[in-house]
Amino acid sequence: MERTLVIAKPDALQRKLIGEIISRFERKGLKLIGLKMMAISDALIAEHYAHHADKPFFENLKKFMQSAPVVVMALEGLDAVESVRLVAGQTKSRVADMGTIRGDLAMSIQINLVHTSDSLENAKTEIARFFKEGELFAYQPSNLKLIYSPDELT
Ligand code: FUP
Repeated sequence: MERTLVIAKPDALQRKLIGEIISRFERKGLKLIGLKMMAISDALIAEHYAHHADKPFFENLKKFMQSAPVVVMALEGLDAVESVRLVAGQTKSRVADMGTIRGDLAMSIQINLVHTSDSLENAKTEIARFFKEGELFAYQPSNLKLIYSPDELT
């Protein structure tokens, strides 16, 4: 199964949408294997958004990401990277599909409630960036057979 990272951004906390966001991923069938609230340091921002460091929006993005704590979660599932991005919707929230987190609940391209890993390779790097080994949990969900077929589980 794949693992991927979600960051519920400061707007999610301020707007009291943390429960709603976690709930959408849970209801989809994704398995929560790590969850914590934290402030993002300058060093973490520099690393996480290194590919955007030279963009005109970087300073505002940094300010926004440090304007309140974030809630980070690691999720597991078949094709979890793609599935989580579908639940989140596209970056530009005001035109994101209805039914997605951003489409239903946000308008901005920056203040867009969630970050989601965009590839399996990045997901591995990002989970390691935000979680220590002991902060991720292995357990057998009791309803796994209602989420996937036996063919998918082999
Ligand atoms: P996503 O994968 O949907 O989070 O989107 P990107 O990797 O394209 O963007 C990363 C971050 O840059 C997002 F938090 C939003 C921010 N961003 C802006 O602030 N302005 C832009 O024009 C594009 C992205």
